[in-house]
Amino acid sequence: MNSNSDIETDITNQDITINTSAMKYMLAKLELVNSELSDETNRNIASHITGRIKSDVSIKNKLKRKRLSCSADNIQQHINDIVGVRAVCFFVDDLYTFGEKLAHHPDITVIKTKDYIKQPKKSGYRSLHLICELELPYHSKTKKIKIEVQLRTNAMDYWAELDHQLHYKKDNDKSEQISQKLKLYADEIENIDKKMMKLRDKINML
Ligand code: 0O2
Repeated sequence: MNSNSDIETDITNQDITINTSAMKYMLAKLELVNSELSDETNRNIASHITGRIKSDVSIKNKLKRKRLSCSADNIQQHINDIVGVRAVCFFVDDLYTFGEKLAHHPDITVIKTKDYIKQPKKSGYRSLHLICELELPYHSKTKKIKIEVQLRTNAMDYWAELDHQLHYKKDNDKSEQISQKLKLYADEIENIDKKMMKLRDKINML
């Protein structure tokens, strides 16, 4: 039984402890990658790095969206982002370098890459997602924990934040208009992100 008494999923307190440890372990790796890349390039790569454990309500809603019951098997097979970490970087090309460097860690296997930058979602959502399996040392054994790593620029991040807020508002004509504007702004953000990268390179050449 989980810690949230009104929602029943098959998540145990031990799962919660393991997931929290896995998140901290992965966050330390993201910090390390950030430091290495910042040293190599002589500039700041990530502006911030965050992590969260998906709430029981959110897991339940996601399973409901997928028309699945809240069993341990379904959670294990169909929810990749119970542990989620995010590195928000300044420039688009850094997201790929960041992902490659992380994938080189011997205790990480990237099991799926979802490139929503090359193929944005219909909403306009852009980010690079790596679904990873982390080998976590636990009680002298190794536990494989799935973690979703989201890599995005600052501009993609504030866009996603507003889009997320819109998601929780009532559906009406106004929200539809706003959603269309957001889609438009997502394209503008893509252009600005590209232009900023070019400008960065020009400044580097000075
Ligand atoms: P939350 O509340 O952020 O945790 P799949 O099993 O691959 O079919 P899944 O896991 O929904 O389905 O994959 P997907 O579409 O790659 O989404 C994973 C996460 O990316 C989402 O988790 C969001 O955090 C983010 N995301 C995806 N699409 C959008 C979007 O259009 N707008 C925003 N703002 N974020 C998005 P959750 O569980 O949906 O939400």
